[in-house]
Amino acid sequence: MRADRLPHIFCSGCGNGTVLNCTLNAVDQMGWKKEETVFVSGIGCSSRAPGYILADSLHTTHGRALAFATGIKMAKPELHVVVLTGDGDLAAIGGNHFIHACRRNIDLSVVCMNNMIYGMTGGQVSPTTPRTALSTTTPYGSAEPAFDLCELAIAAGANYVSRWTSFHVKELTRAILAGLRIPGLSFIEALSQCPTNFGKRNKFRQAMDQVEYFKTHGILIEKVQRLREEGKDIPPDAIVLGEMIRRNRPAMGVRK
Ligand SMILES: Cc1ncc(C[n+]2csc(CCOP(=O)(O)OP(=O)(O)O)c2C)c(N)n1
Ligand code: SF4
Repeated sequence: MRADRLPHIFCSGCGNGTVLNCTLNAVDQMGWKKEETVFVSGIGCSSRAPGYILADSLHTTHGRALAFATGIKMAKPELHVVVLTGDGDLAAIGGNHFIHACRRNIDLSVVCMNNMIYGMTGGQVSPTTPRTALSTTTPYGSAEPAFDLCELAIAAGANYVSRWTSFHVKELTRAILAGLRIPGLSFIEALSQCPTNFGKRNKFRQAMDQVEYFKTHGILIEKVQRLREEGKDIPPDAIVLGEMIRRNRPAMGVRK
């Protein structure tokens, strides 16, 4: 960490620190040197994370983290490039970059801190805000269906896709580690609590209430597949967790 950049901007109880910790733990397990690793982000609370890491980092413009990361990989494929992003950054303004980075299957590791809201700007609706959830721009509850970021990444062509939460620290770390190892685009979605702008409007009075929700509503993808085969219903508020895909499509920007 860059000690001179502390204290960080995250509110107390924010899940971003946990996801950052899991990411750095996985990078550490890979043994990657800081001289050969670049962290890239757009704009948002989550996107502030690379600024605290003692390595080369690019804090770019909102939504464009993947465009900058693509440029780095094309110019210097020998570098490890890790993108830290938020649901707004990745799937709203940056949605187009997301699908094309997955389609091209560029050798990037993308960790999305999905707090289901625009945190930094005060709590506006995002593409992953659950239907009926309250935000400053949906005071009567969101009427829109939410994006499933993992399904999107799979459909667009990413080689590795996994979802965990800030409660599942070990599983999330293992998933990021798997993503770092696999050539091509790895997408790891980390559901993360935002007590300040999501939690307080949506009946999570304390930060830990939302972490508890992640714990009690998580359901493994294998169980979902079994239930589907048996023709049984999946609870509508279930959070599907685990490794969604691991494959070997041709990738771009892979280290020689
Ligand atoms: C081009 C542009 N449009 C809008 C903004 C304002 N803005 C800053 S952060 C943000 C959304 C952040 O949401 P998310 O990416 O989910 O990150 P979080 O803060 O929730 O971690 C927006 C709309 C901006 N900085 N630049
Ligand atoms: S506003 Fe939300 S996402 Fe941003 S630092 Fe605070 S708790 Fe975290």
